[in-house]
Amino acid sequence: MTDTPHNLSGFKSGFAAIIGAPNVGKSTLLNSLIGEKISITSPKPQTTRNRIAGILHTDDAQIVFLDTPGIHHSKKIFNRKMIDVAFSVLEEVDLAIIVIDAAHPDPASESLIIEKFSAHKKIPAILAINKIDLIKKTRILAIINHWAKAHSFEEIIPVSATEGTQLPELLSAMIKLLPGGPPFYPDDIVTDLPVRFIASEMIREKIFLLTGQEIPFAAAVTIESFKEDLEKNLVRIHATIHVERDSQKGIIIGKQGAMLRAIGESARQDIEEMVESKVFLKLFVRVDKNWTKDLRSLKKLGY
Ligand SMILES: Nc1nc2c(ncn2[C@@H]2O[C@H](COP(=O)(O)OP(=O)(O)OP(=O)(O)O)[C@@H](O)[C@H]2O)c(=O)[nH]1
Ligand SMILES: [Mg+2]
Repeated sequence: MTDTPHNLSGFKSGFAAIIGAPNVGKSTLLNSLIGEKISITSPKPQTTRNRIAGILHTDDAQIVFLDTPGIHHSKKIFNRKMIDVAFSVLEEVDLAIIVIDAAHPDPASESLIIEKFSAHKKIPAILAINKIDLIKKTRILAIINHWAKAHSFEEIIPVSATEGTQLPELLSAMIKLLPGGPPFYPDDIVTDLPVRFIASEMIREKIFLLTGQEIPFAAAVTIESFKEDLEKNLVRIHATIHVERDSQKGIIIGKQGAMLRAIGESARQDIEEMVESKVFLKLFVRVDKNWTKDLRSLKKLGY
C-alpha cells in the first residue's frame, strides 16, 4: 500500500476472475493475496455463493480480484444459479486465475471449466495449482505437464494459498498480463462489498464450520439491522439465519441454544476484528420452506 501519488505512466490496473471447482482454495487464495479476510472459507464445498471482490494494491499496479462460487455439474436450481455467477464474472475481467487442487483432482468439474472457458471470448488465463503443501514435490512436474496439454495457459504456477508459497510469483505473472491504466479504487479500499454483507457471510461461515450434514447448504443469512453507536464504540447487529425445515431450525439452535450461541460468539469475534469495535450480535432463526428450490425466495435472500 502507498500513500504517495501513483506514477501513472506505467501503472497497471484491471480485473481478475478466480475460478475453479468447489473447495480448491479460491477464497483462501484471495484472502492470502490481499492479506485480509474478505471471502469466507471452509473445508466444505460450495462455501462461496456470490461474486466477492477483493482489491490488491502495489506500488505500480492494482488488481481487482473477483472470487466466485465453485463450478461443478449440478441440476439443482440453487447450484445452477451459483455456477452462472461464476461464469458471468468472465464478462467483466481482463484475466482469469483458474485454480485446481493438486491433492484432490476433480476431473469432471475441471473439464467443464476448461470447456466453458475455452468457448468464451479470449481471456488470458493463469493456472494456479494450489495446495502443493499436501503433495510430494516430485509429483508437481507431472501435474504441470498434464495441464500444459489441456489448455494454452499464459503461465502455470504451483502455489500454496495457506502457506503463501509462490504467491509473489503468481502476482507478478498477473501484473504482466494487466492492461495499463490508472487505479479503479483508492489505496485504502480492500473490497467493494458493504460491511453488513461481509458480516452476514461471517455468520454463514460459522454455520459451515460448526454444523454438519446438509445444514450449511440449507442456510442463508440476512442482516435485519446494523446500527453503529459511535458514543459507545459499539455496533449492534440483528441477523436472521434462514433454513429450509423445522428440523434444521432445531439443529441450528442446538441443545438449550448452545449451537446458536457458538455460531454467534465465533461470528461476533470475526466481525469485531473487521469493524474494529465491540459488536453486539443477536441471531434469529427462521424456517423459509424450501428456499433453495424457489427462485423468488432465492432472490429475497440475496441470490
Ligand atoms: N493444505 C492446504 N489447504 C488449503 C489451501 N488452500 C485452501 N485450503 C483449504 O481448502 C479448503 C477450501 O478452501 P476455500 O478457500 O473455502 O475453497 P473455495 O475454492 O473457495 O471453495 P468454494 O467457495 O466452496 O468453491 C479450506 O479448508 C482451506 O483451508 C492450501 O494451499 N493448502
Ligand atoms: Mg470460496
